[in-house]
Amino acid sequence: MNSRIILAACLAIAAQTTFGQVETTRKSTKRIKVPNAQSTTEGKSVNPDRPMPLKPAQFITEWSLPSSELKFNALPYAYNALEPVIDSKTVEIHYDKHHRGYYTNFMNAIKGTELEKMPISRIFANITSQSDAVRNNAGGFFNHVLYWQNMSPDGGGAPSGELAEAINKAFGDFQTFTTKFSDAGKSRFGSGWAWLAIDLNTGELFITSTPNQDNPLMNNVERRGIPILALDVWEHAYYLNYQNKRADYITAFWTKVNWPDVEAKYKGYKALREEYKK
Ligand code: MN3
Repeated sequence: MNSRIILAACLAIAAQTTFGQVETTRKSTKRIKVPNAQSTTEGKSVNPDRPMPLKPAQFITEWSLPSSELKFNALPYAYNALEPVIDSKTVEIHYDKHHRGYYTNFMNAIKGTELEKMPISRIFANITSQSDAVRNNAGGFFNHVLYWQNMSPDGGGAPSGELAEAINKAFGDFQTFTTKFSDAGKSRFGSGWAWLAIDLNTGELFITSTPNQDNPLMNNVERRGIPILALDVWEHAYYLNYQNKRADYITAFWTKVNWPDVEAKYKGYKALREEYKK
């Protein structure tokens, strides 16, 4: 496919999924299928017409579902859409092998147990009483959904509105925030994640880092929060392009951050804080 057509498709999808709720005039835009972002290997678990939830209302609805009803949704863009920051092969393997694997293993781990009926946030809230299989795969599935949503082919720049204000309040200014967040990713020993999260108790934004597939919603962390920006610093996220240079991957990441998505998550989740505390 012509690269201009792919770009147009990506932009159309981004415009529809990210801004569809506020720009009602665009609601009639037809969803354009991006063949590259679909997989045919496990057709049953993939619904290519249903993008990962990007709008806050959808996002909230999705994670409130009983865990057994969660789907492994299509990527909101093509595998090559994030190039040259993240190469096509890395996105393909990361999404279709790693992420899909976490999803499949999560579904298998909860099959026939009471966890099937529980929203994933409730599983995280009691993660210390769960098996490693549930912890690693529930985390792996959830964390990667955020990571993919948090990026966009036309991402970058800086946040605006309420999110920008909250970032300035918590960290002083945007530059200080990105430096601290990057440091959290760079200093994570081994595999793990850097996060921007809403403190469950105070509602303030904070930066944190977790090992493996843990996340700030789990009850094993020092400060619990609802993550709104996720950065995967496992080597599988960057090794093909960057080899051992994790810092370069993190620097490049900022040019793809989907700030409207992060802002939507901030607004949507802030209202749900009490719910997530339980
Ligand atoms: Mn990963």
